[in-house]
Amino acid sequence: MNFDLNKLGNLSIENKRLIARIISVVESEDELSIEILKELYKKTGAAFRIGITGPPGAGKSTITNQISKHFLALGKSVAIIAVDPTSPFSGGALLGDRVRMNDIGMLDKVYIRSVATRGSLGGLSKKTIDIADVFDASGFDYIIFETVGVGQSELDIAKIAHSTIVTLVPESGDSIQAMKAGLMEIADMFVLNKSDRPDADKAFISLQSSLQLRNFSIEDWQPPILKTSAISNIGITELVENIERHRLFCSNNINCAKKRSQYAKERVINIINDFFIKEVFKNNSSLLNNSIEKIINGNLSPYILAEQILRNYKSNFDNIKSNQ
Ligand SMILES: Nc1nc2c(ncn2[C@@H]2O[C@H](COP(=O)(O)OP(=O)(O)OP(=O)(O)O)[C@@H](O)[C@H]2O)c(=O)[nH]1
Ligand SMILES: [Mg+2]
Repeated sequence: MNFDLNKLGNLSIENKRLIARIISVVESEDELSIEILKELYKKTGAAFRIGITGPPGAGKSTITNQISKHFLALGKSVAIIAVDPTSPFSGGALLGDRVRMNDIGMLDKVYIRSVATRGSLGGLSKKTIDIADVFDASGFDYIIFETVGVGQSELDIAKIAHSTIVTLVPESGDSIQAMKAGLMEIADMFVLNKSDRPDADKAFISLQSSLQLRNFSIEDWQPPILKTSAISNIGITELVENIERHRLFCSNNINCAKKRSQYAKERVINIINDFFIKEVFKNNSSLLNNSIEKIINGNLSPYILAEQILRNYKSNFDNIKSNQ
C-alpha cells in the first residue's frame, strides 16, 4: 500500500475521498497506517466525542439521527461511527425496522462509517479509536459512536467518548434493576427513549431509585435521566443541552481529568501490547502452533512454552542488536 503523507495537509471534512482513503489504510493495519496516525495526531483534540449505547432496538440510531440534525442546524459537522457489523449504517440489518440514516448520510457535513468489532479481543477495536482520530483530524465538530449494548464494547465506549449516553426503553423496566453495575457507572446520562409508550413513568421511577442507591460526591457529575421520544424528536433539545452541560462540567473537573489520563495511559499500553505480541510471534508462530497438541495432551506446560517463546524472542532481539 502506498500513500503520500503530504496529502494529510489537505485533510478536511469536505475532502471525503481522502478521508475514505485514509480510513481504508487504517483499517488494513498496514505499517503505513501507523505513519499516518502518528502524523495526523497533532491535528486531533478538537472534536467532541459522544457515545450512545443501549440494548438492541432501543432507538440509538434514531437518537443519533436526531441529535446529528440538531448539531447540523447549528452549522456543526458530525461523523458517526456505528460500532457493530449488523448496524443499519452498514446495511447489514438483522431487524426489519432498524432506522437508517440515509436522510442525513448524504449531507456534506456528515460522514457515516461502520466498524466491525466482533471477533476482536477486548470489545471496541483499536480501529474504532484510530478512525475517530481520522475524523477528529479532519475537523469534524462531533463524533458519535453507536454501540449496541452487548458485551464489552458498551463499557469500552466510555473510554473513548467524552459523554456517554445509555439508552433504555420502558420495556426494559425489570432489567433496569438488574442492569450491570458497569453500565450504571459509565452513563453520563440515561435516556429513557420510547417514552410515548405505556409504563414509561414506571420505568423512569425504577431507574431513578436504582440511581439513588449510588453515592455521589460533590466532585461527581450526577447523571440525569431524560425522557425522549426520539421518533417524534421529543426531548432531543434537552438531551443536547445536557450533553453541553456535561461537556462544560468536565472541562473543569478533577475526576473527568483523571478518567481521561487513565484512558490515555491504557491506549498507550494497548498499543505496546499489540506491537509486542506482533514482534514476539514474527518468528515464533510455528513453535506455538506445533506445540499446542502437547499442551492439550498434558505433555507440555503452557508456562514452559510461553517461556520458550519469550527466550527465542529475546535471543532474536539480542542478535539484531549485536548486528547493528
Ligand atoms: N414508539 C417509539 N419507537 C421508536 C422511538 N425511537 C425509535 N423507535 C423505533 O424503534 C425501532 C428501533 O430504532 P433504532 O433507532 O433502529 O434502534 P437502535 O437502538 O439503533 O437499534 P439497533 O441498532 O438495532 O440496536 C425503529 O422502528 C424506530 O422507529 C420512540 O421514541 N418511540
Ligand atoms: Mg442502530
